[in-house]
Amino acid sequence: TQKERTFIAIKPDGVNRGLIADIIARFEKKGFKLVGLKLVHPTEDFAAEHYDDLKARPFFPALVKYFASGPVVAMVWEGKDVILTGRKLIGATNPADAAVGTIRGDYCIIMGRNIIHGSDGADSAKHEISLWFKENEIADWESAVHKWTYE
Ligand code: DAT
Ligand code: MG
Repeated sequence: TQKERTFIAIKPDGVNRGLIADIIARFEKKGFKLVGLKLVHPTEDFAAEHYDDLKARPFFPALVKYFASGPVVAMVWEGKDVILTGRKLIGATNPADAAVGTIRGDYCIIMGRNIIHGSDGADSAKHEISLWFKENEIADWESAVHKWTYE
């Protein structure tokens, strides 16, 4: 389906380092469609909810503090295979392992400051989109260039 959706967030380091436009441009230029966008400063409680599946991990407290340390650009992107392809655009979790040409491979160095989040599957995408966005905050629109992106 061309209507698959994923949740992408530029973390506080990406915002502070002035990388918002570059990161959004990569998803736009790929051909994906932006259907949700807002700047949010998450509380630590909200950050912990977002990363709930990692709460038993030793790095969880530091992860939550980092994620709640400033504003985050929360987005929903739509397109064919956007969940998996979005993960490919982002690159490996550890920027040291992320290929050059990926967002993490090009813009960051360590795991604890890896500048961007992307849903890792259909279930987490659905869960994260509903955690971050109300239904009326998502724009269901048709791109004028749709026929030049898909056949
Ligand atoms: P990803 O963000 O690639 O989906 P994840 O969901 O496994 O990775 O972990 C969420 C974030 O937690 C990740 O972006 C960086 C941090 N993290 C993961 N594993 C870590 C580790 N072993 N040490 C420190 N931070 C880690
Ligand atoms: Mg993850």
